[in-house]
Amino acid sequence: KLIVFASSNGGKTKEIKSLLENEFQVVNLLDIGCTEEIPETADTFEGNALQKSTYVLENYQLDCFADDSGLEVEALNGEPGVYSARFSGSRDNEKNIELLLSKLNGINNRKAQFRTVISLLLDGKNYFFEGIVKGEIIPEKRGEGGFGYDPIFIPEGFNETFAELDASIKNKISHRAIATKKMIEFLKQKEDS
Ligand code: ITT
Repeated sequence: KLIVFASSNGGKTKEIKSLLENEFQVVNLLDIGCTEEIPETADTFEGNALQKSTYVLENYQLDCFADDSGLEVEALNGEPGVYSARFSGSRDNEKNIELLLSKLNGINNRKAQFRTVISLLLDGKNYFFEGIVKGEIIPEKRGEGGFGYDPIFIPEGFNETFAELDASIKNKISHRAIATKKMIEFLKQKEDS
């Protein structure tokens, strides 16, 4: 079965594809020829996720799901949160990481969490699924894998960053993995009923 993932983020898409590959063939926005940037103007993950999924339903008349996600740092009152992709004012990931590390300079509380909210639009109805992974921010980047803030985030119970850990491990424990598994369970139950 085919399902549209309302995202143009390559890192997210790769993870989502491997999480869903046994059940669905996943295509993202670039695959369906959508190259314009969908406005994300809400101030919650739920609001932005729903904006993205609704855009695809209205413009392409397709069932779809969207992932809005970000990094919430405790000592920064949840920043960058929904502004994670453009924390420094642009989508420059190096600058975003630099800004975050400079804001945390000299701060002992390094606690943070990644959060994903998925909006699934099926037959015009919306369903939300959430996933959270807790961890901490280290002072310097480590590792080459993953994307976004992965090189500075160590998940609880590990000594390596998401960028150092194997992609298969990130895809077992991540915020995105947790939210996606909830959605898969929901879709399976729907099929059975
Ligand atoms: P789409 O809206 O097209 O899906 P986006 O990158 O704009 O892509 P978001 O608005 O949800 O997506 O922003 C999420 C940002 O949060 C993302 O760009 C990363 O900087 C960060 N992020 C989310 N999940 C992450 C992860 O698993 N690892 C590292 N950083 C992540």
